[in-house]
Amino acid sequence: MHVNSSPGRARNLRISGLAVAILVASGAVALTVSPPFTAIGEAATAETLRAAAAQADLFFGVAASPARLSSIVGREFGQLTAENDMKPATIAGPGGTVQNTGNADTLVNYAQTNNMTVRGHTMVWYSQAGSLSGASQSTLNTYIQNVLLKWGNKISHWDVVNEALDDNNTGQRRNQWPHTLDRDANGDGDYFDPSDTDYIRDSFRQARQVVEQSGLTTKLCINDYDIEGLTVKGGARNKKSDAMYDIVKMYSQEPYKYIDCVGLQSHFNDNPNSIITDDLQANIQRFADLGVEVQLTELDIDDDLSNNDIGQGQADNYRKVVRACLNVAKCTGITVWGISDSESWRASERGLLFTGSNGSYQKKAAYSAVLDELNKGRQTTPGSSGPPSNSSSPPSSPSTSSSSPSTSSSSPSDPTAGCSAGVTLNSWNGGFVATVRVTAGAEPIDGWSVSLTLPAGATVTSAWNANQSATSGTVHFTNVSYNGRVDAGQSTEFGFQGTGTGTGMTPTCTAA
Ligand code: 9MR
Repeated sequence: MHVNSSPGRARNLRISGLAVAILVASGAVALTVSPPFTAIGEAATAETLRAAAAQADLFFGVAASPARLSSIVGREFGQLTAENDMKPATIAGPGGTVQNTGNADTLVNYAQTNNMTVRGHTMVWYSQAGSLSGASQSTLNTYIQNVLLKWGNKISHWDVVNEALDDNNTGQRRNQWPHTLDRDANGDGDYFDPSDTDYIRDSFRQARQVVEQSGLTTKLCINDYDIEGLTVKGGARNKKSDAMYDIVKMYSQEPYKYIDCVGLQSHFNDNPNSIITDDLQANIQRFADLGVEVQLTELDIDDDLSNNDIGQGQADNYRKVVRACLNVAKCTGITVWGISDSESWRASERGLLFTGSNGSYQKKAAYSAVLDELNKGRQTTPGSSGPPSNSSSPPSSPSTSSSSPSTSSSSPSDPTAGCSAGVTLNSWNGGFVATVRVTAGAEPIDGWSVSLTLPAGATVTSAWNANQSATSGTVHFTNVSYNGRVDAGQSTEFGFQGTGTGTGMTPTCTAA
């Protein structure tokens, strides 16, 4: 194990008590220095959370409302999450419009002035949904587009989907809206098949498309609580975390590549599913190994976990959690859910880093522990893969095969001009999903265009992993930025959903 020195890390070279004597003898010049140079290899100890975190190459942030924006925020924190002011309950208007953004704008402006990044929280959530509650996917898509474009790159990370998974370690999704949009077309118990309707996939697809088409750098995240450990109290498997792992695995990899980051909320308390387990780091690592960023997005630690001790006991718990993140290179940030105990959503749990109120705050032992741990920096080998030995193997990925109600496939067209395409169809009464596989010929290709003619009466309602020229008749699909390159003999897939019947389509592929 070695200590990783990060790019942002300042290196001091201190020269103290320097005495130099230059001796000239026999035409030679010798340089004697006494006492010797003292090189300090480690970074100077930072005195704020944001500075210490930046030296370790991660952000340390806070959730706030405009009323909490005293000077401590810009001084101690490098990132800001709107605790409530970007939730649909506050800013969603009729039909997916965005309104009433005064408080959110205040937060974004404060962050810009103080050189902080912002997490958008949150777009699609069963709770605090306001006028979005009960909305169709199409209205959700409108909202997703509007809200992404409202702040653009001023928001570094957006929680596109929040708290999709059920409580009580069932590993199931919730069942109220927006889950009522979900449809398990083939009844196999998941929503991952191309013929299934999955609001998580569809919401991320929309967000990804907006980000791509508008050239945004905003990262798209999924966020939840009680998914921090591989296990829960007593050592049973954390099924909620496994379910999240399956979702992130599915939608962060080919052919989707929609999800950039996962937020482990980290509201640690004495609920058996919410305790701090020893496998926290291993769980962070298994998500990181999927290639996504991991952030601890809403950290607070109930004093119950330290027998009502907000001194050393709570400080030790904070140390543990911060260390678990620091030890995983792709754990890129930690956000605490408020500044001070008394102003927290759970004041009675005394779970934060400060006491006091109204801008007059006192540091707790937990503050010093976090600062000290951040100052120790990361202890990880960049690019290390594979969870530490105490982790269990991840669950197998769910099946992606498409099956009933009916599947048909045409054979790839002739591999002229460098690529060929074949279509697989999942049809039901009145609609279909087409999955089109593009295969490069004997040479790699750097872009592709697939043309096909829809049967009379058929209409494309949405497409993913491709740009689409029309909704009926002859439609041209071209690659998006991340799937144009296909190596010789290799394939990539895109898809689209349509109304009507999709039988008899013959795609032709042209390499760019
Ligand atoms: O801290 C937020 C509190 O002020 C609100 O009343 C509450 C309403 O649901 O939401 C709190 O924030 C939640 C966050 O948006 C999602 N994860 C759990 C947070 C704490 O409940």
